[in-house]
Amino acid sequence: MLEIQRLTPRVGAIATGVDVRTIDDATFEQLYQAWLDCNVLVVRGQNLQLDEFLTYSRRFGLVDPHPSKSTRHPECPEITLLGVNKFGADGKLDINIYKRGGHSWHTDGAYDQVPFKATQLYAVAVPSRGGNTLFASMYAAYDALPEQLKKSIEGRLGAFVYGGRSKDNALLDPKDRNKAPALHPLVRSHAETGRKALYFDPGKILRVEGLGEKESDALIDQLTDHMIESSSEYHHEWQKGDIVIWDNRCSYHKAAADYPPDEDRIHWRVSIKERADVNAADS
Ligand SMILES: O=C(O)CCC(=O)C(=O)O
Ligand SMILES: [Fe+2]
Repeated sequence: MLEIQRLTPRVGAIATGVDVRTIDDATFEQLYQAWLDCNVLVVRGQNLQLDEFLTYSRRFGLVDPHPSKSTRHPECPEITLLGVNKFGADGKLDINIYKRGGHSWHTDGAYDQVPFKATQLYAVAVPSRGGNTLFASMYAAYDALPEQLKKSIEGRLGAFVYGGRSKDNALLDPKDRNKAPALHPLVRSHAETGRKALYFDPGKILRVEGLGEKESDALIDQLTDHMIESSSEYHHEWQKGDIVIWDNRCSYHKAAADYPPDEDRIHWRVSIKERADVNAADS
């Protein structure tokens, strides 16, 4: 029988006693609500084929192939492989694969006009130690901002691109590297919960619109310092067969990227967008 428990007071819930291949709509609704309430949902103990993972993922929204073409599954472009082809032909560790998602706290897809609603990972292989994924709440970050900082970002837009100011975009094909920035409000109301979140990503933001370069950089530094409210953190220790879905509209995450490099840590990953018939208001 389905059981859902909170993992920490603010972020994370874990569901056990379900097989996502066979759940009915009412059970899915319970999982979806727990995910909205807790930002991150772990479903433990699954045993999936690629198509089963995709079918389950599509219940959350539109599964959209990731812009990094080189890391897509060769037979299934909607699935990205994490941790595969970690060693180059010369036998050297490819740090872009090993450290993917581990450089800084971030939200996925801020470089798109319609950012990813969710990202979902399925653990295919886990290392003997390390390799956690860390999460924190954007709601908690917004709530805890000093009043002055809240005022200075109210109504402001951030301009985001893949790679941000550091241009760290090696996982993209060269022809995909020059997309125009996407603009998003730094204070973003969640389309489903209505709650205000600090929508920010230090590795993707180029500038805060309407400010000079110095002022914009200073504000980005301040937001970087304030984006993680440590009381809202949840660190996920992976087990093989875990599915974890996070809400990119209200949570930050980061790979610990600290596991033994000669061990496998492999996930299937999907990016999920709002379906076109749903109002994904960027307000
Ligand atoms: O591998 C992880 O723990 C997370 C990587 C990441 O940031 C992502 O998949 O978006
Ligand atoms: Fe990520």
